[in-house]
Amino acid sequence: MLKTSLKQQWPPKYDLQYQPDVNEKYWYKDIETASKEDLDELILFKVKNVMKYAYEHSGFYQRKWSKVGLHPNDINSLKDFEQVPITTKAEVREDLEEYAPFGSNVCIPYSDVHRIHGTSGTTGKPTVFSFGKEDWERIAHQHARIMWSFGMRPSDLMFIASPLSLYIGSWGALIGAERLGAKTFPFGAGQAGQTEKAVSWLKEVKPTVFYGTPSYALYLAEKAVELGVDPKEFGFRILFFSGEPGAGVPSTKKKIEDLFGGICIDSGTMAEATPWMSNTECEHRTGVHLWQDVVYTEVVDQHSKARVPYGQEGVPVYTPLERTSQPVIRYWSGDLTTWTDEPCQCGRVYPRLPKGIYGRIDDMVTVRGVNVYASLIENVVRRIEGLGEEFVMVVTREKIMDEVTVQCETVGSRDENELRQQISKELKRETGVTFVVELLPLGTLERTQFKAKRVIDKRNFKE
Ligand code: 8LE
Repeated sequence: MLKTSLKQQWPPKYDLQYQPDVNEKYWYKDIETASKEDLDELILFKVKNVMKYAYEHSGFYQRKWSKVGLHPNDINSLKDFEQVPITTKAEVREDLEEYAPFGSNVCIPYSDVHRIHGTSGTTGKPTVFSFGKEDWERIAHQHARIMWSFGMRPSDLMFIASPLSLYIGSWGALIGAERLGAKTFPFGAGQAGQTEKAVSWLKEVKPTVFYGTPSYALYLAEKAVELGVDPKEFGFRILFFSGEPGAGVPSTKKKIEDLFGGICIDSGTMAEATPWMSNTECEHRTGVHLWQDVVYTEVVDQHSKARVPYGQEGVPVYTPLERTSQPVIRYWSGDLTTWTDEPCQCGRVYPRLPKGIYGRIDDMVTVRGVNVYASLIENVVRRIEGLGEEFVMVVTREKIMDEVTVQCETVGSRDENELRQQISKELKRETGVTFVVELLPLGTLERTQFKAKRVIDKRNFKE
């Protein structure tokens, strides 16, 4: 049975000094190994409270729900919750335009705002988020708890290798590590010459945990080798990632573990759904666990928006359960995944995404009726001997058919014809589609210190 106190208090007040013993596997054993019924009861308690709170404090949700005649009192089960309308990024953007600059979903007075963050705004106006101090502390607390599950402990030193900017990824990792009692080395990424500096600092300081994007870890390894340093010399025991697919792609995971010699952990939902670590692998690395009492994640059909059964593919929809400054309820991710409730060796009860998040609906390319994601190509490219880590898919339209050229780089002295044939064959086996393969000299494709762009779309839709 769960402690009743957990179901009596919302927003939850955590003991911010609490730490399990370092040999403890779980942070909150009673929740993480609860029965499904107990866990669902706790989730429902939080769902009802966050909805009631949003209804009372958020102009955005008051208007959105009144339009469809929804009142939080109508939600008496997790099944009822499936009927609550989805919230999209487009709606949030419109609200930010209309109620500039912070939108009508901020539920605390301006004087209580502690941090302002945002999305990069590469496609349109940036999305701004406000966090109150109590939310910020709860995010740190939950992140620490989740980081505990993949083996991070107070004796660790975490190297943060993603931009310390508006991007919430780096800050979420920083405050989680601090709450856990670990040391942090917020190095950042993205400046010219920073990767070379990272190599020399890493050799000196020897942090035990890496945080960044998978593309950047591979670039860092490439740079290290170029400078005559074996990435294993850094001595990372854990490499922890969010921001893009990769850490959940089997051949990339293996490559990262082989190159650095530590374990590779996949994590990450979206900035809007912070605490974004609510999708994170445990030390067994069987796919991200959905920490349902932190953020309630549902996987729904991309067209009907109805919940899909375990074992099937769909789009994750997120409801952070403890946010009071800017709650989001059933937030549409636009990503694709498959979920399962098969148990993991770690004993946690949460459902899992065994293949992580493997694509975005809008980055999906349909080639002769088959849906192809960059992560499928990645899984092939990263396991073939004689290829570098970088690749892109260039999409063109020949009459009415989409063509995809996979560009990758060669390393070593393999015969190019033989290599091209092997790539084609393995791509065909992985995806069922024949691709044009173009081999380029090492160093031709763009490198990134953040999230890689893997699809270049040259289709002209105006024709
Ligand atoms: C596959 C989660 C965070 C803070 O690191 C982040 O990148 O949030 P952001 O900038 O709002 O981007 C969210 C999008 O990045 C997701 O919708 C998904 O498309 C992608 N993404 C993030 N983490 C992963 C991921 N895709 N695997 C991941 N682990």
